[in-house]
Amino acid sequence: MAPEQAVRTYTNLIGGEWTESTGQTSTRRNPANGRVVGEYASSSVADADRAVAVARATFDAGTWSHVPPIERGRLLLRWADVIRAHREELAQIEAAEVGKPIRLARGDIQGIIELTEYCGTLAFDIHGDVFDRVASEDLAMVLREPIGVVAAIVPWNFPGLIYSQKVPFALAAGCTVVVKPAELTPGTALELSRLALEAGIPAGVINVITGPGSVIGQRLAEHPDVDMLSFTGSTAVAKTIQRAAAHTHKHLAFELGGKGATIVFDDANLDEAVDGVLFGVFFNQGETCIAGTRLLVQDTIADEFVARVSRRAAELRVGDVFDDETDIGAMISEGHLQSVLDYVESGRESGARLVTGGTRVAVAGAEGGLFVAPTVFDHVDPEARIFQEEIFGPVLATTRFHTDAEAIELANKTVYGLAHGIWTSSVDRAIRLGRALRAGTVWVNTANDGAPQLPFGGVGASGNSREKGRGGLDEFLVSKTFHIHVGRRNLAYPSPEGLR
Ligand code: TAP
Repeated sequence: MAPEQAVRTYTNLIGGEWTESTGQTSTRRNPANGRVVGEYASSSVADADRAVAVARATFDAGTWSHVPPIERGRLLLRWADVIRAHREELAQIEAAEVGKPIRLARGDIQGIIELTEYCGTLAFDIHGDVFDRVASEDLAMVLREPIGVVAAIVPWNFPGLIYSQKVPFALAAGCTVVVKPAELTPGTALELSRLALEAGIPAGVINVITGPGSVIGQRLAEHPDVDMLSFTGSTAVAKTIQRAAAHTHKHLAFELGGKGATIVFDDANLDEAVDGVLFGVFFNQGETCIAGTRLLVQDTIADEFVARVSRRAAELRVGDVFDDETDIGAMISEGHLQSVLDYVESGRESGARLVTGGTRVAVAGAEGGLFVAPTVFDHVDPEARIFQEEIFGPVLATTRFHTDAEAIELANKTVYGLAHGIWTSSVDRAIRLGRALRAGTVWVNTANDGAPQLPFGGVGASGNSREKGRGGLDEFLVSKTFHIHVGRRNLAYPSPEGLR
């Protein structure tokens, strides 16, 4: 069924058709004002099986996997153009479903367009390797082939961007996909996939099923016809997926949680560092895997620096997500809001000093909105839960250090390793520290930065894969080796040459 205007109503998108689910429906409300914004299928295992069957049949038929990569690239570039034409509508969906400020949502859609364009250009350059005279006369070729049917499981915080870190890359490689967006924010995945059809990407290449992860996500993990599962979400759910997939041989790619440190030295440009710390932690109301949720500040400047960060945090505008001036939107759900407030309480109990925030905020005109005030703790014990665990809300935990070695030890002191930031004017220090940090990304004098061509991912409990960049395409390709003997070959057993 085509989407409606005020409250959008969707079914699943399978094989290029809007397809009724065999399950129930679910309703999404804007967490910033409680209004109903969308109605979606709450799909069943039978729907997941149907989507996988279509993706499998489409892949095996070769209607996408055998299309010359340059032609796939052209279609991806066309898709990017169609997305650009619908950018405002997509931004409105993201703001309403996630409860994020419209300014940020517009930035996300720009990111989606750039990722899709980048994948178009990557597809132009898919090739394998040739090894001449690999042994005496022998010639070897290594082909790069699509891995097959990919299940893409997406979280709720950046529904469109994370979809676009997976789906266009899988398509460039020649794979077919079953997307399972988060139940709370499925709108952009459905719309982007509808726009792919409009751009001419064949039916059955992208299939979207909406509904609970514990049912359809679990089924995708178990399904023997899914060749790869690309998952972004929590470390806990990744473990469940590993167990569910254990009896299959699918490739599992995980992008998981984080507990980023922003390290500020006394030789940094402190005006810029204050901006960087605020942007790093409060961007997307703190519901960001790469958020710099721990401020590690050198003791020589700590009192003044924390005071400046806290003053500015208290001035951030919380509320109406459709107001261009709003900085901080709503928590994704009532349960999540409570979990953030519980972390605040645990911070207090651990002996940390609450400098600002720490409460739910009522906003006039956005009654019922799930808002938490930007929160800053100081003097946080590195063993405290607010230092160690991912809160996924607007909460900054500050700990002081004296030496470079202490800063490194504190930054590396959690199970996560996604992204850390360093603020210093010393190039030597930045490189020395950056090398010592356990993380997939290190920012120097910037925060939350990235680009389609730069790899993104984590180490440790933050995941095992890399999205974006050339590596983001390679995730969806497998090699096939052709070893060709030139001339007569004596393979009489036992071979004088033996096996290599
Ligand atoms: P999760 O609760 O882990 O959910 C992520 C996705 O997995 C959702 O689509 C969810 O479905 C689905 N899911 C739930 N149970 C499942 C199961 N048993 N089998 C298969 N799929 C299942 O995470 P979230 O709360 O949406 O997002 C927040 C987490 O994602 C944070 O930990 C954050 O750090 C992480 N994250 C990481 C990154 C990167 S790139 N590293 C980026 C963004 C977010 P439903 O929710 O619909 O039930």
